[in-house]
Amino acid sequence: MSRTFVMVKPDGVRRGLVGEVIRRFEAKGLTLKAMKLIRVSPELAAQHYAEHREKPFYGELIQFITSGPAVPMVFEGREAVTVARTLMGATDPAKAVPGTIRGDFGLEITENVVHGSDSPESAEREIGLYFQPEELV
Ligand code: RTP
Ligand code: MG
Repeated sequence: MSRTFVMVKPDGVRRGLVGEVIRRFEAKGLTLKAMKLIRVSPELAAQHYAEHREKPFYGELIQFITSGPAVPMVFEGREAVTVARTLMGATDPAKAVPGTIRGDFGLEITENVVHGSDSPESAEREIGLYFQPEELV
């Protein structure tokens, strides 16, 4: 058993895709362990995306992720990190294949509907940023 951190980004919430995203993860067999609706603060966004601080798209990314409510979640299951990223599809929705979340619902690289941790280590770090231990059920 492993777990991963997933977040419906502000575009996904704005477009009413929260249920669709959760449905796909649950249908695959992952188990929801924690979830909430929050507005990501600039401080939290900076911690979350620290690895991208020097990238040219950093400012746009922080602006976007703090632009409205988001839905962070924890999912548990076999190979949770890899399975979640496979369901999400490629970072750039224009290149993501149909059948994936980004392939079916996105077109812009910044507004790409969903975030998923890229390794078990990132997952634990991100779960700790967004959730208190007692919020994991
Ligand atoms: P995420 O962290 O959101 O799950 O996405 P990812 O691992 O597939 O992509 P990552 O390289 O971690 O990039 C984080 C987010 O930054 C935005 N991005 N914009 N304009 C650009 O070239 C560019 N590249 C990345 C995307 O929103 C990406 O999800
Ligand atoms: Mg990433």
